[in-house]
Amino acid sequence: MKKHLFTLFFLLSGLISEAQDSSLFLGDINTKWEFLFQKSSTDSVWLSTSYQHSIYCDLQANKIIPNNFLNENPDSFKWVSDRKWKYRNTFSLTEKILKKKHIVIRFNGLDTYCTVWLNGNKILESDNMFRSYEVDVKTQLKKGENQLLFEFTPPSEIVKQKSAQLPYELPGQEYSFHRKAAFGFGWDFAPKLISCGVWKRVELIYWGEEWFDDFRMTDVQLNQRTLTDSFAIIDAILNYKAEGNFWNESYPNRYTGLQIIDTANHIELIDTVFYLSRNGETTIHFKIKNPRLWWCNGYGEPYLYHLKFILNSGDGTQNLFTDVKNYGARTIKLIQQYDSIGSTFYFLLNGERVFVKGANYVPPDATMNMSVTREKNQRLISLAKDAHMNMLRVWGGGFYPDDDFYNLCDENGIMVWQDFMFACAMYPGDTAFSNTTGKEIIENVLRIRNHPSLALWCGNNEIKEGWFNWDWQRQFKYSFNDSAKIWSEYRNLFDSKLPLFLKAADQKTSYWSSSPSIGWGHKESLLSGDSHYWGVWWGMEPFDSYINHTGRFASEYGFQSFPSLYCLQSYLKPEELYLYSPALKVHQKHATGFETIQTYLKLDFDTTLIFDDYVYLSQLLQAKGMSTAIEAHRRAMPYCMGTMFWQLNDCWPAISWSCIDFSGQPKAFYYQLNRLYNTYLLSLTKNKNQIECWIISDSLKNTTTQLQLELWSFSGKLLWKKNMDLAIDAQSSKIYFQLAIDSILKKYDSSEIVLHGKLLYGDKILSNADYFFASPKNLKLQKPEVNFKTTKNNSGLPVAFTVSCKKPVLNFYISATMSPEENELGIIPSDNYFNLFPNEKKEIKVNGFSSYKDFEIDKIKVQYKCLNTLAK
Ligand code: BMA
Repeated sequence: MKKHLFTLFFLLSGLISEAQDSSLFLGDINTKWEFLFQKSSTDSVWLSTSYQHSIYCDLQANKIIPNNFLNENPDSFKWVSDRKWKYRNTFSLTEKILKKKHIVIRFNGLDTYCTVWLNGNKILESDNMFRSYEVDVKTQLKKGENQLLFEFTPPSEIVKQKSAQLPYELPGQEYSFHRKAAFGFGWDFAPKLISCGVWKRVELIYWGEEWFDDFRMTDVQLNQRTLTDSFAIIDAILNYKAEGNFWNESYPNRYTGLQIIDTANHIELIDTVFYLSRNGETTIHFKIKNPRLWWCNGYGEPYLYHLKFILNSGDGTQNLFTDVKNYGARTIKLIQQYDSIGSTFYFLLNGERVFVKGANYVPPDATMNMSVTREKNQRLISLAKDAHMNMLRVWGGGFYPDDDFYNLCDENGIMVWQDFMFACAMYPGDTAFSNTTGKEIIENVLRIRNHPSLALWCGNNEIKEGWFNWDWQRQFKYSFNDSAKIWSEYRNLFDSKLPLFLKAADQKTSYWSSSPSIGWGHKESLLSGDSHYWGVWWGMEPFDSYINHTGRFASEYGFQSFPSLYCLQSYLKPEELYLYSPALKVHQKHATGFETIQTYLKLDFDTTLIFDDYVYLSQLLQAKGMSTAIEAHRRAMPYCMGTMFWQLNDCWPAISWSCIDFSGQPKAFYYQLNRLYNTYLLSLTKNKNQIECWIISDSLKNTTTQLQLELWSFSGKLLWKKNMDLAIDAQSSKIYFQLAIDSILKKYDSSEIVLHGKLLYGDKILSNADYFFASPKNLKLQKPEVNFKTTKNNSGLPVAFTVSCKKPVLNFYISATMSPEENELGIIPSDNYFNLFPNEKKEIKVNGFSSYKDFEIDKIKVQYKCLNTLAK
């Protein structure tokens, strides 16, 4: 192919005219979006809406289904997902735009089976919500008003056609036939809301008139070639469309120059002359001297280079393209090496072994409201960072998040374990399915691979586990041949096609075909690979079984709790707020969820029918179970090198495994993470009557600390005390010793005492831990005699609290209500549900008030409760 010579050119920006205005976002105020509501067979009306929504949001906004429909059983809105829905968009075009040689419409996301007409001509049939579509529309447009018409066909209709083509039923085929977010078909944490709609931006893109706008940049990709202490060499891969006069030898101005600017000025371009290839892709290498590394949260700064790419015409009169890309200098690798037990499963970041502390992320809004999703991501990722997380797993039953999500992860040092969107089902292997899936994969890999936070591609969620352990073969009555075919189609997608795609598009990022590779019922699941240990919860094993079921990397495990009262009161009516009310049952999507909570609760707590107390206790229970798991995982380091519980967040107000509820309120478990995921963890355990003391460190630095241990009686007496100075070595270090306090413990009733430990650096508490010698329900707690002070700001808003006590107080919980309704307000204290001891004083800041209506400061009532006051 003939190549064209381009010179590198640096220009004073003042001389350059602005980049050509080359796209029209069909979601802005100049365009009109509507959807058709069929009131009856003869009566229909076009109702106004906006873009980037789903039909559920649009019906709510137009008050056709109740705004707070989450109150009701979402099943009563099944008619929504069974119908065809029409949307239309009207936009106006000028002569100037129409004169352009090329005009395309880019549909960034259509959910899912959609036929699109432009001015009456059919231009597209889509079948995959995870990919974009671009259609050449030059000849179909006219001056003045133009109209796009979208018709969405319900997936249930498509299932009928597709299932008729297969001689057997596939597990999960209600969703596995479609390239559409699986959780929307109903999950054990999500309602069944089968959405449709224009869920991402629609853009009209035009170019080509003068020679210089015969050029359109489509993408800039960054590929780090080499990273050493002294330099990073990076490829900038420019993808563009350049046609006609752009390549005309008689236009001298077409010669371009490329500038890459970094605010810190570390960039040195290697190519002084480069060739812009006619095939639409040109790679330019550049170098960063003494690169600052990108580190994950807790290990260092997630340093980002903000690189500005400016492509100008050779004479400096035209700016052809400008874009800013973040680059993080780092290497991340998943290391799986055989050892005497099985094989390792850990991440190496910049050559350092990282203990992963994180959670599974699910789509933040079941109605697929994308503007809400963006806001929520911001909050969720900042809460994840505050809780010392360094990785999130984007679970395969949702969707590939927008770039905003990955940008936030880049900025906050949160590594991303990225599942491809396949979960708990077998998928068809026909050509149409393979084609659309292939396009989806390439597009998302190219988009996401640019982000330094990307740590792993994972083929799917729990499909291998399902195939070998969930009895699908018998349930679906597969013949030997059926089984062989379905399994070979699985292998083809996850063991051959996906690795091949990645080899072509992203060789740097590790790939893991299925999470987990071995089901939790097999002991091998703890010897190699990642594990989803669901013996607790699904298997009804006691919390302590986490201790001897610690695998190499715990990528899923979890326990449910109720969401905050604030959340429940925001979505349920007051008369529905009692245990097992019909409305509450709608918000529990796990078949035996209530019973499971109750069974575990009875073991540790005196259960109650008082609703508020039950909500509180369910959260303490979850926190207890998760503490047992996380402490066990961290104690097992370096055998176990990661822990990611199920699940970070909720997609609706649910009783679920989340640590942050749908309204954004952190649960008791979330507050525990500050201790559990801290760089330094103090863990107190008992083994054969011996109290054991563990100090686990993830730090890359040596440090010295002081360990303070105190034995308290619940009546407020300090019975024993010991201080020790300790030196903690860098990373992967573990201090373990047995405490010889048998003779002291023997003197006391085990239900009347607690061992309280603190790991200190100067005055700063690095970690704390309390060991109880009896189950919470058997503790003889006493009235704590709390001294509680609220500090208000000038307008009377509570902004801080100080708490102290005369007797040990357990799980101190602060909340605020707005009298007289007595509904909880969503206050977010800096710490909550904590234990406090008589010689301590706790200062708590109010980090935020979740949004609520009719804010009347003088009516706010701050209150607290603790396990002591609930005790018999
Ligand atoms: C895990 C997930 C989800 C599910 C969760 C709780 O295995 O992959 O499928 O919601 O368990 O049951």
